[in-house]
Amino acid sequence: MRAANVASRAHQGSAWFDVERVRADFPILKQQIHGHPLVYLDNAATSQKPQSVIDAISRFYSTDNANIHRGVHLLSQRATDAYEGAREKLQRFINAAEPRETIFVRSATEAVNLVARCYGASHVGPGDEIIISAMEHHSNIVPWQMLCEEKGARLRIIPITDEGELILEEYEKLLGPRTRLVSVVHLSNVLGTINPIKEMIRIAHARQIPVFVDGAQAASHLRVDVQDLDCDFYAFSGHKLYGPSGIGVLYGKARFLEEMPPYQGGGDMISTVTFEKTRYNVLPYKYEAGTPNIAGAVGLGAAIDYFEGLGVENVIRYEADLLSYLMESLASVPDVKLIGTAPHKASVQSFSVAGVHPHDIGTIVDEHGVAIRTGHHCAQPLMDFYHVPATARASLAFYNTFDEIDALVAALHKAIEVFK
Ligand code: C6P
Repeated sequence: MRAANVASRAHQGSAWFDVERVRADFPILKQQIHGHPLVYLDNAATSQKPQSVIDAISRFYSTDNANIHRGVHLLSQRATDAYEGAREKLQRFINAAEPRETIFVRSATEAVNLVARCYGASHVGPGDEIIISAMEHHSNIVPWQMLCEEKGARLRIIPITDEGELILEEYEKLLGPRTRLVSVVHLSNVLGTINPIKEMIRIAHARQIPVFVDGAQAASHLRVDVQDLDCDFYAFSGHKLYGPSGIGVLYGKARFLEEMPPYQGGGDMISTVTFEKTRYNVLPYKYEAGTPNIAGAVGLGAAIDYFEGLGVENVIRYEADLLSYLMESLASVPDVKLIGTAPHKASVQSFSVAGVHPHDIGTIVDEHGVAIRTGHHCAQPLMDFYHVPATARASLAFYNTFDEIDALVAALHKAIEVFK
């Protein structure tokens, strides 16, 4: 039984994962908050950055900074190499078949908007349907809703169980001759559910329906292999993956990216321009108009180096033990109700406390140095499903410890004392 194993484990990591050594790489974790050691449990909102990422960005600006793809001078060549080198790291990280299938964008949000706009322009018309699930983040709802409104198409929703699992039989029933795309989250930011996306993609592809996967949470907690999944699009943000904000990745199969129109017009996305006609550049540049976030890409490349250096499988195993301990510890607090109890989960636990508003919980635990998120987590339809306006949410990263979970629970007891 995992819970018993976890409880009997020495509280600071294990022989195969030296969490104290890992923590030393994250300068922000060394500080005190309100006189207590910082316990950062808001990793689903954004993760902290190791020194190597901070240094890579600083080094880029100190030694290599220039615009890319434009200059013959040495700095521009070095900056271009750094940017394209980062793309190759990202390509290998998700096992995309070719670097040109890895598009740098601003964030997961921008990736969804790009596909909704560009795929939607040529594939979606009146009466067509887009399928999403009941556990989507607003970023994977609103762009599709905007597309549907513009085109006279319809959004259809895969329902979930009370535990927070997608109901696959209902999913299958939703797929029909008008379905133009399925867009589904890999790892829910509220429930922690890991959706069976490989199976869902297989089911959709049997009907020639492409699938977009929102990997905003999954990329930092699961092994992502886009060729194995056979997804048509996959999106994530750098800032949740120990990298900087303002940079993210859209993976797309080349045949879709080739055929879709560009997202934005401007420099670098063209091959020739006359006042009569513009010819677009080849992939990936066709989707990267204007000067991109060069230092952001370099920083994200450094984050991938760091993450892979830890061993992604080690991280997954360590975080699974942490999550079991978190769930078990929270469930032992009177009046706490766990929200999101699917059997296949990672890294995230939402909860409510009977009679206490989540914001009050968040405020009091913060006074004890514990950072959690409270609110609707940009998933209002999911809050409606659970009949709550908001939840409290603790979300883990590999630098968290079992002792930090104890600190959360101790602070939670204090909060309950104050409000009850
Ligand atoms: N969720 C959270 O605290 P951006 O903002 O583009 O980096 O990521 C958007 C996004 C898309 N999908 C999922 C599943 C997400 O969790 C997020 C971001 C954060 O849960 C901020 S709301």
